[in-house]
Amino acid sequence: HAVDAQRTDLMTITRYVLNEQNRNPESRGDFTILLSHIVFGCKFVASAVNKAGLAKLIGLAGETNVQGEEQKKLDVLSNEVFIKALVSSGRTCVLVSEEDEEATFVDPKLRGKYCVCFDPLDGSSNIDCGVSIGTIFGIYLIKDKDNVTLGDVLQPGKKMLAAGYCMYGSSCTLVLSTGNGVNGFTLDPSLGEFILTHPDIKIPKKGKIYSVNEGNAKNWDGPTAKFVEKCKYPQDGSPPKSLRYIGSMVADVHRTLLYGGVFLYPADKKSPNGKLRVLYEVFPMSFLMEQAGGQSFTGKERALDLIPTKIHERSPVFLGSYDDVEEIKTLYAEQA
Ligand code: AHM
Ligand code: MG
Repeated sequence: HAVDAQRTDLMTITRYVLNEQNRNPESRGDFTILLSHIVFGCKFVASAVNKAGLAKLIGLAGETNVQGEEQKKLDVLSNEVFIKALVSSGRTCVLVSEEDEEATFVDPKLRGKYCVCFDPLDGSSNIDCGVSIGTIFGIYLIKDKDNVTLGDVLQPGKKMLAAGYCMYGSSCTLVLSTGNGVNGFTLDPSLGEFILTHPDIKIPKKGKIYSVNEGNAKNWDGPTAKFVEKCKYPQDGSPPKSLRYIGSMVADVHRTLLYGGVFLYPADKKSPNGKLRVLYEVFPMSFLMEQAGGQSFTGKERALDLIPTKIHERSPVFLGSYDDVEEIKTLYAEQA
């Protein structure tokens, strides 16, 4: 039968999540409500990011507003938007943001059962030149609602309920896992809705790309150096891998997820724990990778097994295609 030129039955992200939650008879829609508030934050940031270049050129909203206040920096603005959206959802309890030194404990009157760790606008070095940036988030359930502590967000990554990111790139894409595979949704700006465009994403078992800041090579440890050497000068007759590095974790991980390969931010002599933050960078991306059939490793263990002790803790990370990460694990095991 003929395919309609105009599709009228679109799977929006809200519809998708509602369907998922409805499979659990105890679901009362809390997660769907939480997620719709996160989605609102992403749309707000997408719109601000889209206008950012213009605002500079023609002073779209004015360099200073009517009260004479300076325009907020995009990362500060994004943080405010997400904190307010999450608190007002009435479904959150503890929030951790890359932008805030301390965790936010939601007013008891507005509390719900979820904890959200997020980086409101990651890839700061790419903001001013208009290159892809993104929001990353991970969601946990509180352990005991009568005794809410920092321990609720200092849980190993494997305890996460859901994770995702939104990439503000050539299109705005939200990638989400609620622990049942990975799905990608693209914002249709004319509808203001995220539409399911990438159902059930699976990362290729082996990839042809590696992604790393090679400028740090002189300080790398043995296994990292050896792995990158093998990418460039393979000894097994396979062709060398291509190097792609944007310096925006969301964009680099998104490409890795779709095309395969490996993304690494390893330890080095100057930063023995690497650069990326466990709660809102390493964990959510590791969760998505595993859900897509890939792996994520810290150089010592499965990334999702790590138990953080501080909210802004960092960890080295190697994530991506199953076979590529397996190779890195072998190199670390040989060294040990
Ligand atoms: P940020 O939180 O200051 O934006 O830093 C995190 C970013 C990641 O998006 C990216 O993977 C990494 O830093 C790039 O770091 P580098 O510039 O050292 O290669
Ligand atoms: Mg960041």
